[in-house]
Amino acid sequence: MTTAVVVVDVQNDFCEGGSLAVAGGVEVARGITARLSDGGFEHAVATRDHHIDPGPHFSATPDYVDTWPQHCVVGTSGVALHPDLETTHLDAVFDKGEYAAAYSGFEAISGGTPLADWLRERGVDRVEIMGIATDHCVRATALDAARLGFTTVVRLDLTAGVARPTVDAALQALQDAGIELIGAPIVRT
Ligand code: VGL
Repeated sequence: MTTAVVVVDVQNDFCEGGSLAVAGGVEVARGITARLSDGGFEHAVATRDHHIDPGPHFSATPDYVDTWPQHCVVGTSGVALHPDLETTHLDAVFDKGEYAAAYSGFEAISGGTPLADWLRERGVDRVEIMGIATDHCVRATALDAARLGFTTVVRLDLTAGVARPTVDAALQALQDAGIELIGAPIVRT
């Protein structure tokens, strides 16, 4: 098989100190850096939330399920990949969500190329997914990967989740989709 590591949204705003910090984000960034240096994959890519005006995805009174404080706004430091994520192994970075919510990395593009096309052009048939947040963008990215026909593994031990109920629902959905799950996510809230 040809494997790509897909690093989901390990950005400043989703890590400690960010505007939508997920507890354990920095730990995830460091763990993924170690994973990337271990090798055992043909390609590695990252996705970023990349908002300009995503409409009702942002709210002054967020519910932290469907609406959120402002985060990952283009032109701010919050949109950048966290400095503890070592980027030398990354082949490309895919951006999503300019004008609407986009939880799945398969909605993201890099230099005009959607993620699925980029992977298929390189013969990738297996993806190993990790990042932030377990219950939102990791979940959506993994479900899309499986639906699109990629053999899909989620490194839960290299994810952090927003909240227990939505993490539990995500684990069930991933399992129901036949996705291989490794380890347990960080959930501290
Ligand atoms: C995410 C909440 C809002 C994520 C993105 O990357 O999981 N979560 N926007």
